[in-house]
Amino acid sequence: MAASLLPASFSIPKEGKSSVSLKDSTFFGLPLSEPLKADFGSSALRYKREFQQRVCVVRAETVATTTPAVNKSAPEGKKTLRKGSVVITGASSGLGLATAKALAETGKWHIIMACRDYLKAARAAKSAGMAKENYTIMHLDLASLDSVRQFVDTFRRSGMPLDVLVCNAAVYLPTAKEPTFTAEGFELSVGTNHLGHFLLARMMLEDLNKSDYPSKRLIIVGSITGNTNTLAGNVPPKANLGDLRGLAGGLNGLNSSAMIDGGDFDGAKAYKDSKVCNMLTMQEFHRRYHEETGITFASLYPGCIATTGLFREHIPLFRTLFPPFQKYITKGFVSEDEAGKRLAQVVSEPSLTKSGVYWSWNKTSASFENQLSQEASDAEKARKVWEISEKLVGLA
Ligand code: LMG
Ligand code: NDP
Ligand code: PMR
Repeated sequence: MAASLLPASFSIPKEGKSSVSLKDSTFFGLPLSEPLKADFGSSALRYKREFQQRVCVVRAETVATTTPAVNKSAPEGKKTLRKGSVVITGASSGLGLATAKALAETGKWHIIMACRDYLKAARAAKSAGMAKENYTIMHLDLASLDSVRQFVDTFRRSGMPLDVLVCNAAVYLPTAKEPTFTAEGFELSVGTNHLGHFLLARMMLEDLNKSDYPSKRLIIVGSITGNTNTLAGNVPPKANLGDLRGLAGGLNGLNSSAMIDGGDFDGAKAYKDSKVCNMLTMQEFHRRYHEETGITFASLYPGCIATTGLFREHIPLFRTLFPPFQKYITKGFVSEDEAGKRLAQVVSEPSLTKSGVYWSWNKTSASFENQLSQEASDAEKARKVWEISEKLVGLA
């Protein structure tokens, strides 16, 4: 079985530049070191078995009681929910890792960490103190649509249900002078943050639909910096998708611009544009599928987590000054832990089931429904981004 799950190759960035290719010793499409192999292999297989048993129990009960995902055999007749199964992209650092940790600590969730770097994810989960039975790592490189399709295939073969999908991973390339590209030739920021997630979310809608969990959710992480109705969103370069001519041209920088609006390449703008696409996509999902499926579609701004890997490409001076600037001047700073708790709420809080919402938190860390900018709530633009994106990723 393992052989059919092998990717053609897998590369590990070496000092962030060159890469080596590993073609053997993989599981779930991931390279494994010897000590990890034992851990991972056994826990994933054990998990698969346990999950199938549990799901069978649940299914059987569903038929009998029509109460999905509820196990009535708990003591004192209390209804206990089976463990939720959540996929989080980019769970190897920052917000994704903190969310995985927060959910793992409740004991109520099994987290599928969908990451491009297996070893990094394994180390991160370990140092976050996550218990092995609470997570599975699966390879996903959002900068390759083949990898996205392979991830979905691997996930389905694992037999785990999908109750919540969190599209969290992102890259930010503020100092790049020239665009770089995904495997299919899309500008890397929009290609990874938007198009990779767009294909993933579209494909996995089917899996969410099959789940018998009472509250199914699809969450796409947004940001204040894509919203020009805020001060932060007005720091140049500002997000602006224009008439989408660059996106329609495939963002390849050859016969079309690498930027969505058709302008000159600017890495910071490309990131902010990608976040606008993320927020528009969430709303378009809501309009197209919420009524029919009951799935909750949501986006959020978790606060300014100024210490994450997101700023790894920024100049050192920025990385030094940005956290104190956010802490003491804008006061928009949140720790990774706090931000992880916020996203974990959007995953699991019974009170946050409203669909089509962009969540934010106030100074006392209470959630509220925030207003998106004009562009980020433009239904016509959302429809166009959706239609162009489905052509680009091969769905239409
Ligand atoms: C651009 O870089 C890129 O060129 C562009 O390509 C694109 O990537 C864009 O948006 C992305 O970024 C610009 C960036 C790089 O510089 C800035 O934008 C400057 C602002 C960065 C934020 C840090 C401000 C630091 C403020 C200092 C305070 C820190 C200490 C707090 C302690 C508090 C104690 C109570 O360039 C740099 O990163 C260089 C940074 C140089 C700093 C220049 C300072 C200008 C400051 C203005 C800020 C306002 C603060 C008011 C100060 C009040 C003081 C009490
Ligand atoms: P990090 O850089 O810490 O985390 C980003 C994650 O995305 C990493 O796990 C990274 O993997 C992963 N990733 C990047 N490229 C790919 C890829 N091609 N395939 C798979 N995974 C990939 O940043 P943050 O935690 O800050 O960012 C998480 C989310 O939060 C993003 O959507 C960001 O836009 C959003 N956000 C962040 C804010 C902040 O202030 N930091 C504010 C508002 C929103 P690897 O570990 O291998 O690099
Ligand atoms: Mg911004 C109210 C103030 C506020 C908030 C909440 C943020 C969040 N920022 C604010 C204000 C300012 N920022 C001001 C006044 C400036 C000019 C000094 C400023 C600058 C700035 C830079 C250069 N801010 C930045 C950058 C980045 O490179 C980050 C970025 O835009 O990445 C796309 C960033 C951010 N500010 C934020 C947040 C959350 C970011 C991180 C990016 C994101 O995830 O969206």
